[in-house]
Amino acid sequence: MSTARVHVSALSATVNHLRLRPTTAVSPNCFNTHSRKPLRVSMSSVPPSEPVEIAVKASLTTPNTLGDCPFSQRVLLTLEEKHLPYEAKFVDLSNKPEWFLQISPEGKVPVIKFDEKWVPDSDIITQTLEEKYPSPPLVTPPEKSTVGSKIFFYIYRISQEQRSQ
Ligand SMILES: N[C@@H](CCC(=O)N[C@@H](CS)C(=O)NCC(=O)O)C(=O)O
Repeated sequence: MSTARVHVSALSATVNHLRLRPTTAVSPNCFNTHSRKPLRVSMSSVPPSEPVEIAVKASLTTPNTLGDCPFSQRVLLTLEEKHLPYEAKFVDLSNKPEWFLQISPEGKVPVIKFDEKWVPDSDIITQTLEEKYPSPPLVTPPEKSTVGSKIFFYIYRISQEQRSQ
């Protein structure tokens, strides 16, 4: 199993991390299962004292570096932006190791360890991170949540107008 510890400050560092080397420093931190059970998390703005463990897709071409999984990358970006310490474990999905299948029976990444429990699914992971570590907030503010929602209507209207000319 290969791991990477990173201590980062911002997006530029994140982008560097996404190119990856195993000794990269990344920041630290957090989730549930695919079950429909409500997720219970404790709120905290205090970063975890230990880096949170996360299994992500390894590159198929460069050993011990991050692969091309958007779900894994999304969670790593969330951790980076929230300045949470983490320890990434790169998983070769073409040859899944036993330890990985034990923590992720579906054989999918990302999975993250939260309160001694391995939790899959980037949606659940990022939501939980947001709840647990709300600062800085990464959710879209309510007043901006409808931005762009009318774009398809306007595109349709313009195309209708062009047809009728
Ligand atoms: N809904 C999941 C999807 C995760 C997923 O499908 N990950 C892919 C890699 S990008 C995977 O692990 N596939 C299993 C495989 O390739 O064997 C999430 O949001 O995390």
